[in-house]
Amino acid sequence: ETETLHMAGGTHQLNGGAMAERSTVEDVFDDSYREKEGPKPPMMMVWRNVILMSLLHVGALYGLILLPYASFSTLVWTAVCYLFSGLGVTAGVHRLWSHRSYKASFPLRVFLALANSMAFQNDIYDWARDHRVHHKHSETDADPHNATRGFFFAHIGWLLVRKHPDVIEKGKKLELTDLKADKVVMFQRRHYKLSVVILCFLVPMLVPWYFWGESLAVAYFVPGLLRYALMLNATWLVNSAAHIWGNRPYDKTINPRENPLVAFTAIGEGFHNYHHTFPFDYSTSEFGCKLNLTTAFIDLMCFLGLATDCKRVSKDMIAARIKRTGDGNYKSG
Ligand code: ST9
Ligand code: ZN
Ligand code: ZN
Repeated sequence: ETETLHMAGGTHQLNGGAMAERSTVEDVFDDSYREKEGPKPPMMMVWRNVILMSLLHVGALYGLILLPYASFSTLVWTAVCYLFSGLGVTAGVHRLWSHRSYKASFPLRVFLALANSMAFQNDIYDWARDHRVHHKHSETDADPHNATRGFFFAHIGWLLVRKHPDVIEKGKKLELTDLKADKVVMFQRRHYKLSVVILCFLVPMLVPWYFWGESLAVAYFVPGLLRYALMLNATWLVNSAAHIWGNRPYDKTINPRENPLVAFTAIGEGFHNYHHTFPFDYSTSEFGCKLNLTTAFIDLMCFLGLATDCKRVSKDMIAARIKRTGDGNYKSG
């Protein structure tokens, strides 16, 4: 019944064509799934990931120590790398490829795929598959970063153990033909490792060294490792903090919450109660560009003619939803 309301409301804003196109995107919660009875399968540690993630965070701490030795240009460059790699996740694999909440031209998709390799968060195909199954089976065994298993598991723990079998079982049932048909997505997948070495590690390090004579050590640890670790943690906070702390003005029956702090560090992705309620909205928030650099970026792309068909939820539909399922903490704007 909720779904019919979704669709009926959606047509205020979304024409039939846009809705039909998105109808194959499986990011809507499926309440028919039941977790299997009996004891949970044992957790199996992946020690390689534990070691690599520890080394990364130690390296990032060293980057923090080196921060006072970095030139101003290097600090600006670090921010640029954070922003670019962030957009590759938010505007790229999240809003475009996981949710199909707008359309991007070929050159924009190439830019977003490059930015996405700079973010090194698994390739677009795997990320979008995990993310669709996260929305479809949120807070269950079939959710890759199931937040009911606690902050640590939702934040980073899920990357350090084998996946619950239900994640893989349900993930294999997802409709992913749109991703398979996207040549940019498949090209990035084929050349993923090389693209990460170049864009996540070499480019951030070599640009400051070559163009303004930064030391290789500072260039490796600050725009390289520190920036990468900060960007990962900002992303993971959406899964951990924004599934635990904040208000639920749109739907009090689900875990995801409105968390402005997370929205700030994740360049717009912390309005998570709204986002799980209306996953097709290109802004992932009711309030446009507010605390939402990603929306500003997509709007700019539309202005330049590189993006089109941004999907939005109508004010009426939002108001009806707040009234029906909100927790009473709604603040407009
Ligand atoms: C990283 C990702 O950090 C972060 C994602 C966060 C998502 C956030 C969402 C929030 C909203 C957006 C906010 C953005 C904010 C951005 C802010 C920016 C400023 N369905 O994987 P395997 C298959 S990555 C179907 O090995 P294991 C798979 O194809 C960080 N099938 O599972 C394979 O099949 P086959 C860097 C699936 O062994 C088989 O299963 N990367 C699915 O359990 C085995 O796959 C890392 O740290 C699925 N969903 O291992 C590496 N999943 O055999 C992380 C899998 O046929 N990954 N399959 O090929 C790993 O090492 C492993 O995946 C593992 C699990 C150890 C975690
Ligand atoms: Zn999402
Ligand atoms: Zn979520």
